[in-house]
Amino acid sequence: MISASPNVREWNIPDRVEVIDSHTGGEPTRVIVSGQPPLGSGTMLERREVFRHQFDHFRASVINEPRGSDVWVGAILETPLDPRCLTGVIFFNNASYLGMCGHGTIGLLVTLHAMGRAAVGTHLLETPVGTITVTLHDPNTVSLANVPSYRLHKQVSVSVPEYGMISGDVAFGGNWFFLVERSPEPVVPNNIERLDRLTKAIRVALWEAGIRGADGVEIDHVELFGPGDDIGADSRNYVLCPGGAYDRSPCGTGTSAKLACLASDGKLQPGQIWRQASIIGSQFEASFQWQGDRVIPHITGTAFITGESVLRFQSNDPLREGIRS
Ligand code: PYC
Repeated sequence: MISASPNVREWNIPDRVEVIDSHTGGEPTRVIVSGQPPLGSGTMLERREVFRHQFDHFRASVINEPRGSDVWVGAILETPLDPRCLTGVIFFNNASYLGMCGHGTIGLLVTLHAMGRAAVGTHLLETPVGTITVTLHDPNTVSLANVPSYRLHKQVSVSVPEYGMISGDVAFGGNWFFLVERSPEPVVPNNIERLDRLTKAIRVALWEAGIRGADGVEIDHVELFGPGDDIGADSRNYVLCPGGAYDRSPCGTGTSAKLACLASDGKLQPGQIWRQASIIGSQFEASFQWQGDRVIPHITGTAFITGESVLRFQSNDPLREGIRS
């Protein structure tokens, strides 16, 4: 049941929207502090659908160019249904809405602390894909226990034009991922253009081959892996995000999907540390615990505030609602 404020039609993007920006391992998060649309009082999943269907222009206006870019993830804060939760949160990007966002959660906690809204300690957050536990260790370091994650398919092969057959696992870590252990392109920072082309080709090929997540959901993240020992990590990844940008961080939900695959293959034991590096070399420390046939991923990373500003929306601005591609 989708419920929103009765005055939806009268709602306009305000002239001023306050935001606080941070980065987590290089990946930016923009937390909306004031000026967001009324999403009603349903579950976070229902409110996300209200956001999608009635206020998508607000998403585009605060995250797309000229006020943002395809690399940003935005977060709006919502009153949680469960009063034990610190806040509800809905993450979004230049293309759409996310189920969960690991780097965004780390950025969010650091931002809430800077706002005086989160003390050092453990808190609950309500997200569209479930309630998660987060711990703020100090003003910049956060651990999250993510939603139950799992591998749906092991080693699915897909024919990718110009690259041939590519095999990977389909796994859920809060979003849907196709994880390629043996990338045909070296996963190194000076190869980003080719990695971008390859991951985009894989995503199209998955869609055309009808390879999906559970319930037919599109696999909108593609994750390639390479060695990470040169920078003291277990692995380095390259993650294509839904909006076409690559994740500068090691991707919290992508690392969760990776843990689910490692756990299913018996390559990582509960509690054992996995150091996942991003393509730029930033790192998350990760481990898991079994919960039935799923894993609960634990991800630790750091975030830093980069800006505190007021976005302006002048009434005569033809790009008031952002550039839509
Ligand atoms: O950290 O989960 C993550 C994430 C998803 C998309 C960008 N970052």
